[in-house]
Amino acid sequence: MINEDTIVAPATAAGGGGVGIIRVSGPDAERQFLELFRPTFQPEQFKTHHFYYGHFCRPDGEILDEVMAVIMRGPRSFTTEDTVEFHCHNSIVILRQILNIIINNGVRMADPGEFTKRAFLNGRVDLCQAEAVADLIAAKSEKAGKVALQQLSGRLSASIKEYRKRLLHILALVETHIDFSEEDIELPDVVGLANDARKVKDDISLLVQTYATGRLLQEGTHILILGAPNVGKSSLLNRLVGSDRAIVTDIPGTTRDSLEEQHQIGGFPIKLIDTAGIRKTDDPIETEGIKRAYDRIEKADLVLLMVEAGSEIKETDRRLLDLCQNSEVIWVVNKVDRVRNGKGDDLLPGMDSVEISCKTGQGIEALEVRIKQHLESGREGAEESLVLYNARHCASLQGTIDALGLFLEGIEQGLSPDLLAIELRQAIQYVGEVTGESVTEEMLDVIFSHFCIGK
Ligand SMILES: Nc1nc2c(ncn2[C@@H]2O[C@H](COP(=O)(O)OP(=O)(O)OP(=O)(O)O)[C@@H](O)[C@H]2O)c(=O)[nH]1
Ligand SMILES: [Mg+2]
Repeated sequence: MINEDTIVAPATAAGGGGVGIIRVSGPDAERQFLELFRPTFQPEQFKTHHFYYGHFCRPDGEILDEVMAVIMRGPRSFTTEDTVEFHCHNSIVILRQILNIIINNGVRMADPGEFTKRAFLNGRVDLCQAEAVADLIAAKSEKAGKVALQQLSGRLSASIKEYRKRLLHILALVETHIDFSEEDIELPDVVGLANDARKVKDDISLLVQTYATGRLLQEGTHILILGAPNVGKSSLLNRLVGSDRAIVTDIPGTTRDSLEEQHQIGGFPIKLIDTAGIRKTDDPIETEGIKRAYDRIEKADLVLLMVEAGSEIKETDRRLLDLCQNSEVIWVVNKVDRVRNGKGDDLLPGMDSVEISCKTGQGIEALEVRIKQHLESGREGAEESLVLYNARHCASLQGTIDALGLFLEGIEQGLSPDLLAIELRQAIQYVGEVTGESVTEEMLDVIFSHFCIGK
């Protein structure tokens, strides 16, 4: 399906870098190039996929910028349509003028994700590859980038298409017997069919099990820093991210709101969350902060429960430990620089603890190693294998598993082929949603609305 209209958008973020790219895609793209670009040396004919040096000019000939420009004639382009790019100086003022000139010359501003949507609709990539484009751009760590790149390369798509093919094969066998169902003819080799369906269901279940890891690789592990006021929680956040993000003072109750920082340890993305110190207080702002700290506990994957070297473990700390039952907890004994022997291990005999000093930096590396061990456990090399990280894909595959479960139950109950076919078709519908073989216009709108303009 080739679009009739032509779209334009900046393909690079505004400001910052030296080069800003304006991309045009559609049947009218080449006309824009010919009318608005003046090459330094006019060739007899512009070749496809060749960069030309020259000027971007208004239709009346006035020069706007010195640019490099390229025509990529379809179908050898990302959208498979004729595509033109102007590589300009990355000035907001220039880029805005160039955009306006192209729009006034008959081109429409692209919707978010519209270039990628066109690549999908024109069969250049399937839906999960298209989504991987946005994921790769948004990746917050090396490992997140790797899994997105893998999805973009089509590895997940290949598996999904293979499952769908196996299900279509089973459906074909079931459907050949629908006509006879009135005479109550049993399916031949019903055991074989059930076994095949069960195998597909098991394979998909294995893939769905990788979602927990995939989500952590893509979104980041939530690491919560919890503890009493003044133990050094904000100081630890600052130490780990390497900048003074959180306010640190010697006044207990300094941090009021939860503070979240993206970071990475050992290539794994993490969300590090500093919280208000937990204590009884009459201050309404602090009370709200403490409530927010409690609210975070449920979503935390790992909790750094902080205490001060040289002081007792308090009742509050024990209560916090009880609340953290769904996540792993590492006790962090801070301020070891203040105790005489520089050690705080007598505080928590036999517990999983790391002693640190946010002041001197002692033990910070050991804590990072300990966090890395947590992030890696059970996920060694996960980014090299096939992992599911997208919630939409996970939900569709779960739908497939459920429908196949009903199909298998139906076989056991001796249901007629036409009833069995309904569940199978449902399973095929769900599995096809991942790669976009069965997807509605509304679903596409939702998926692509999460993209930025220019992707
Ligand atoms: N000696 C010493 N002082 C530290 C260390 N870490 C933090 N401090 C000091 O302890 C005080 C409190 O530090 P914060 O990081 O604000 O503590 P917090 O746990 O975030 O406190 P609240 O936000 O009030 O809950 C500050 O004066 C820090 O300079 C350390 O390792 N050694
Ligand atoms: Mg604080």
